[in-house]
Amino acid sequence: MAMVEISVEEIKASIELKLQTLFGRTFQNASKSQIYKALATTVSEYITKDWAYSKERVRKQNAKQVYYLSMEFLMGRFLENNLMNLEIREKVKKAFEELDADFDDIQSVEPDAGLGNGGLGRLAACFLDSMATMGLPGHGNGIRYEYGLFQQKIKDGQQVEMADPWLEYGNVWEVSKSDEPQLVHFGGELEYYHEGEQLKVRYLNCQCVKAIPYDVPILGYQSNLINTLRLWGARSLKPLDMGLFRKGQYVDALAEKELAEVISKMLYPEDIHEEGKHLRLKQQYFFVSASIQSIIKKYKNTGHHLMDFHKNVAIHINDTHPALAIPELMRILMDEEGLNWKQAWLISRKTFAYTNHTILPEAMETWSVELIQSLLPRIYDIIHEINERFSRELWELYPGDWDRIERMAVISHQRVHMAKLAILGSGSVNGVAELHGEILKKETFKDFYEVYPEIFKSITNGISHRRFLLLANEDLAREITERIGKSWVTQAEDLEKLEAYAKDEKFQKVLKEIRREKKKELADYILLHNEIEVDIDSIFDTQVKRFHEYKRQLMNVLHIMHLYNQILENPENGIHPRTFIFSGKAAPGYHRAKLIIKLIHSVAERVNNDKTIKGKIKVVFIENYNVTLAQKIIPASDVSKQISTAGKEASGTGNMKFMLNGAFTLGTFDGANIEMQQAVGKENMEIFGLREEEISKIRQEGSYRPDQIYEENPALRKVMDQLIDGTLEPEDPDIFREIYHDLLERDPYFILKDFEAYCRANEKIDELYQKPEIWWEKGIQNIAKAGYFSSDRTIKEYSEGVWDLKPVDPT
Ligand code: 26W
Repeated sequence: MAMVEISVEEIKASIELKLQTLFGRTFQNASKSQIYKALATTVSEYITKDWAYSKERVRKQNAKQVYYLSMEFLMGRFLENNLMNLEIREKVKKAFEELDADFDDIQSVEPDAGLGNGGLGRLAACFLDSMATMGLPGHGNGIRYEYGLFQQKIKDGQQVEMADPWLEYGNVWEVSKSDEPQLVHFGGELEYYHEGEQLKVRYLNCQCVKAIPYDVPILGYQSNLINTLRLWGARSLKPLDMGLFRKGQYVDALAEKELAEVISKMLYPEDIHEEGKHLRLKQQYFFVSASIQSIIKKYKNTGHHLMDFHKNVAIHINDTHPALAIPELMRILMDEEGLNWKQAWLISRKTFAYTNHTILPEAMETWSVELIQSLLPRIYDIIHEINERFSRELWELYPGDWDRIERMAVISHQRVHMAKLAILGSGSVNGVAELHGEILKKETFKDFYEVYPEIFKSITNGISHRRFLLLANEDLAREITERIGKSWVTQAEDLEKLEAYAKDEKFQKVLKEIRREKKKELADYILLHNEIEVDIDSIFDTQVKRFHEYKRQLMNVLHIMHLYNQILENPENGIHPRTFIFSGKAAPGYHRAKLIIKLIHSVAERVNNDKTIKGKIKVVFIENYNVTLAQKIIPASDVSKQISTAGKEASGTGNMKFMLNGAFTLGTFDGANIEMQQAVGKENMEIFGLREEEISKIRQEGSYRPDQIYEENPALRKVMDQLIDGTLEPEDPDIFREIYHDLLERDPYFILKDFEAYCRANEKIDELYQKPEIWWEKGIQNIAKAGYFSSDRTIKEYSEGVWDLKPVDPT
């Protein structure tokens, strides 16, 4: 649906009418939330009509479709994004002006759809945006968690987790289809029997849960195609047991119902540590089984032969979490559709593609044989068979090489290795940046790469440049369009035309003024929420992302302590004032990450209240990082910190969002930072620290001695000692002792080793910032070269190189 033909008058009239019919209110006596709903319902009705035509068009054209299976979709708010895509934001704003109401106030009623932890979930959301915009029929499939990622509160400098009941007041954007459920089976026993030649299987005594689809329309920018995000909710199959009810055993009756419905209650907040929880496995199979069943059903309705399935359908596995889709498709093709193993396996391998998002060993999913066997007996048998057949193949290839066969086995040491299952069952395996793809080939999946070199790829991540520039930084977007035209909105590479304005004083000034305005807005937010006053003429130096040791927020804070020491020693020190901004959540069970959050607060407390440094540096932790906050913080940032230990950050996508808004990146040679630097040039981005090869070498040699660095660097020694000498928390001087010891004895993320280089890189930033004509030129260069990092480009690569997908004809 391209631009919607609706006038300001019509918008006003529709809101008034909806308020009357939905709530029995007039605009004057309606609550904000009612006004939000009236507006959102107006918009959603426009969308829903075209949604039906869209589906029809795809069906008629017999277009191949992709289903993106993901445990996470970090969508953020829908209203603003939909208004942008329909190009009616201005009109709606006007309508609210005329109604004498604050539109921002109304928008802020909408809770974020925070159905994800971090990068992986947000990437899925950006992909949906790009597919719809590019006219590619691609749909998301996930779980309708009743509770999204926890809300973070800070109490006494510590993270406290609160529930996120985002659906409490309903969700205007979803359409529930309770009359189209799928049934998902757990547990029970199997009974194999023969029907003629064919081996069949019966399930006895299993538990059955209903999966209800909740469909959300996904709009693209000026696009005729509306795709679907299908989120599955779990519902008990049984109606309340009235027998128990009558006997007064209400609680038992309810408990049984609850047990089934708990599956889609909440998102696991662990984004790195794989925990092997029973309920998480249930979640995985639940949504994967429902998705595959409904995909097959829809496919069969087209009347095509099942052997052509892969020609019409591609299924993407976002990390290993949905990898049970592979044995599930095998199960249905064989047990229900009567195909033999060879046929089913061939189709699977041509249908599935798998993306890996991390090489951290602790994040590699494995499940105990016992658990899978008891919860999913038939699925286990299929995985077992996949493993048997693969082991025989390997035996042919590497006779006698037991070590290798064991290393590559899907089932070993009584555990099922999901990444291996995903690789074997897919026709494509990819990493999310050049370096990451190389590491997968050379290290993580080396054995598999040797057997199936042709399936391994690197596809560098991207971001929705529409959400993160056109929407999040409207004024900048307008100024860009004024200079280079509007094509960049759908052809992000056209941002390159801005290069001609890099030295243009007027455009530099514009960028500077818009940044200042954004900083002012953020400063107001900080004042309101943190009661900290920050100087908008200081450098806003930002690190926002999940808290993890490999991301090295700790190095950032150690450097702040060092800078503070320097200012105390030399108050006339000529540094430019800087505001260090942090935001991000730690997994509730990740003690060390939470302690680092506490450390940031302790340092902030100390630094912000020291009058002697005259506000030269400030430290701010903004609580409850989410998509909406990202849209606020990123356009207000001068410096983007992307400082992970080289080799650890698969790609990063936050880095790209900052670049797109013209921030200057200070980062390591890691993930997509490397490609960002190639795009923008060495002089426009500050790279520091050890390279991945160097780290690999040091690790192999076992030669790293962090204590020596501590001895040799007095400034660093001072900072380290301050962790334990009561400088920070006089009441509890031992609180950070474990950090001190870990750094001194192990320093697994090479913080001490990179510390000095990091300090120098920060000094460089300081110098650069003090030369405005150079600084803003670099800012413009960054925007100009950010086009490559649009998810439109990423999706183009997937559709051409992996899914074999073509845009549908819009007419
Ligand atoms: C509990 C199991 C688990 C393990 C890993 C849950 C979630 C994960 C994710 C893979 C973590 C994640 O979000 N990875 C990030 O994916 C982004 C998108 O590709 C990359 O840009 C980030 O570098 C990567 O850390």
